[in-house]
Amino acid sequence: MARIKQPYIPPSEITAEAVWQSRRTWLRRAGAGALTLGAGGMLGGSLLSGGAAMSAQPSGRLAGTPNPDYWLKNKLTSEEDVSGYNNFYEFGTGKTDPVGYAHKMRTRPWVVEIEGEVEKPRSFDIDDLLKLASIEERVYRLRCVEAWSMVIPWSGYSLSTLLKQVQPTSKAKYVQFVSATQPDNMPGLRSRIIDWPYVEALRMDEAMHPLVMLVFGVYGKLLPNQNGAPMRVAVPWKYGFKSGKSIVKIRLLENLPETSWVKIAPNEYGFYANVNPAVPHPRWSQATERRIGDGFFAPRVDTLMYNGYGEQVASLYAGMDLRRNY
Ligand SMILES: Nc1nc2c(c(=O)[nH]1)N[C@H]1C(S)=C(S)[C@@H](COP(=O)(O)O)O[C@H]1N2
Ligand SMILES: [Mo]
Repeated sequence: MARIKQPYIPPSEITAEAVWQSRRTWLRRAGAGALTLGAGGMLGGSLLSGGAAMSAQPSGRLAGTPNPDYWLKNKLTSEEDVSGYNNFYEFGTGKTDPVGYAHKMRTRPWVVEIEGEVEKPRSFDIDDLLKLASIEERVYRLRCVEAWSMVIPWSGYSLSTLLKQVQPTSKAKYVQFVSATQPDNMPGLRSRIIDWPYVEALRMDEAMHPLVMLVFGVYGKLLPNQNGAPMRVAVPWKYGFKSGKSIVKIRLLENLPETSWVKIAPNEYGFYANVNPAVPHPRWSQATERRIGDGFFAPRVDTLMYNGYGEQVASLYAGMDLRRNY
């Protein structure tokens, strides 16, 4: 039997997985569906119909037309894993903190402001954004810098559709995404690991690529809060941290903006953050990945350049040294 070279796995990851597995067992014992209900299903349904005064947590179906141009044949990661094993530091650094705490985030009313280098700066109500274009279902791979990955059916449409509405000026070179801060509802904000709000950004040509998706739903339903409700981005050829969640502001800028992870550790996280198996994170390899749900001891999968989206996006980086621009 061929020996599979195991890259170094950060100890924090092993702990996170163990905690996750035991929580999952506990949830099974507590009764099927507990996780989904806790994620907003029950709360949202009753609040919407009852018009209760508590914070609104809309939930429900979000039908999307499958788009075969953006579809992967890989086995989907289970809904339970997609919405139960998350990174969303506003709710804590543990993988189950988001599912545990994100139900408190208010997602209505929700306004997304677009400002900066645009001819038509304006604010969009989230419910208008949901109607701006037809909702597609696309299956994307999400590759976390921590060397695990998922295959996720997102619902939404290309970010470029929205950006065209506000008409970027010729000076617009970068697009920055600002995530929400709700101090009363986000226990993670008390920790100073990140200089809140969480900010991410793309170069303008990257942001206009049709693969960059504004996501409103997953698995045919509105996003659970822990996945970045009511709207997040998905940039499938980059490490997961580039895909900001629960976005309240989009800024078009002339100069390279600050981004949260580059600020925390510029030697570990670059602005581009293209998935690149040849460039290791300083503390571990990026050559392989673990598919969440396959079990911790299942064989690892080779990580693909640009997370497998090279045919679509490699031309964006022609002539760039991708070891320097990691
Ligand atoms: N606002 C915000 N967005 C964020 C993060 C975060 O901590 N805060 N984590 C990022 C990271 S590291 C990953 S891997 C993905 C995870 O998305 P998922 O939980 O929906 O799979 O969200 C990204 N977006
Ligand atoms: Mo990540």
